[in-house]
Amino acid sequence: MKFIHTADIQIGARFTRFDERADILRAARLNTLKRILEIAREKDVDGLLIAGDMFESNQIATALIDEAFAALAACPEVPVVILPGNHDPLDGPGCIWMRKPFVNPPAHVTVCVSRNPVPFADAMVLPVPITQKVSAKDPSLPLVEMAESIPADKIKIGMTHGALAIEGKHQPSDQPIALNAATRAGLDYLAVGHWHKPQAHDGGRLAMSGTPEPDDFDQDSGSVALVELSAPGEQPAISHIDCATYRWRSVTVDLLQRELTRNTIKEAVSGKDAEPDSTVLRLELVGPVSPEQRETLSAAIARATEDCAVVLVDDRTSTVLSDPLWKACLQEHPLLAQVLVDVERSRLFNTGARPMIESAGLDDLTLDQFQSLCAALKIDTDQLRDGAFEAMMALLAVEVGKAMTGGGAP
Ligand SMILES: [Mn+2]
Repeated sequence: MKFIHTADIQIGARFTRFDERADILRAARLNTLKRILEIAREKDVDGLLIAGDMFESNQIATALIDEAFAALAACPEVPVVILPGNHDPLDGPGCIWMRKPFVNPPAHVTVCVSRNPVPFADAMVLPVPITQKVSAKDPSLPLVEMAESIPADKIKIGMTHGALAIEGKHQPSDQPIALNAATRAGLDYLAVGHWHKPQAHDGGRLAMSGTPEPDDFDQDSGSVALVELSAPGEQPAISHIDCATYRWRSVTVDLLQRELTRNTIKEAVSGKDAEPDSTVLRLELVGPVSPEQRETLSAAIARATEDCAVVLVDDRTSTVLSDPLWKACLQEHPLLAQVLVDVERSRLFNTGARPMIESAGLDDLTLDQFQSLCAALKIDTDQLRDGAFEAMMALLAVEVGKAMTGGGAP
């Protein structure tokens, strides 16, 4: 037999750290459910297991629940077994699974509202639904007893949801599942959900499918597991099929090395196996920016990233003087130019950072002068970080920029 194992679709998730375009990320998760059903049909599988957290919470909009239900109902050729997870726990009459429409699903859709075994092609699915958001109990423990009542000639597939009990990698209250949970219960396969990166343990019998739709950058997720089981006791064969609607990619552009253009972004995301229009981009900008560039930077970012689906900008650039500004400053404001050179020299003494401007014949501050200045001002040089000098230079650069472009005397 073969089936698709997924989990953590988290339909209804909000992405509050993004701008208004985050709405498309919400919509994507429903789209991804439809893609998974497509894949199930194409691969002609015996069914689909959703091992928890199909929904973001029990409180999401009814319209979204109805749409997800409609997608499943429209695919009668794909039997689906759904397990309540910690996001959408089976915690009372108000939960999604006890309300319309899921309380009365069509014959090919089974919601595991108890630990009763579910016939699934040649196998029996043994579900342990999650009934609370947090618990220190291993939800796979009941499987040991549950599996005892299943005839030996049946393939046994367990299903539950929680963290993997890996030392130092989980919270004690995150329903930790023992890494030998599948073999401990004599299962052929244990389908679990919760962590978003796919992984397998217990000799390949205990598998976390990972989320089919990423929700963080460079997460290594965005696929479903296709599982093949030939007979009871045989090794499961697991392969992954990509199904994500969006790829989340982090790109760093050093403005000293590269110009920020649409092509820069396209090349960077292509190198990460993605296309801009299906990319959620985190753009980290580093390097020096002149005051003139700073004024047009937002527009440049907007132009360069306009092909991307959603963009999050992390601006770590520093403001420095451009060469023409520096030359003009030397000519017209020698006193200010001397201050800038002194700051750069101080930075060199304190952090070893190479000066970004040429002192061009001005007096260079000596180490003695720097040290006696700090002593006189009661400044502990050990406490002076590079960021302090960078902030000083940035402030001065902005002021020089203003002075040179007619914004007033510095
Ligand atoms: Mn979860």
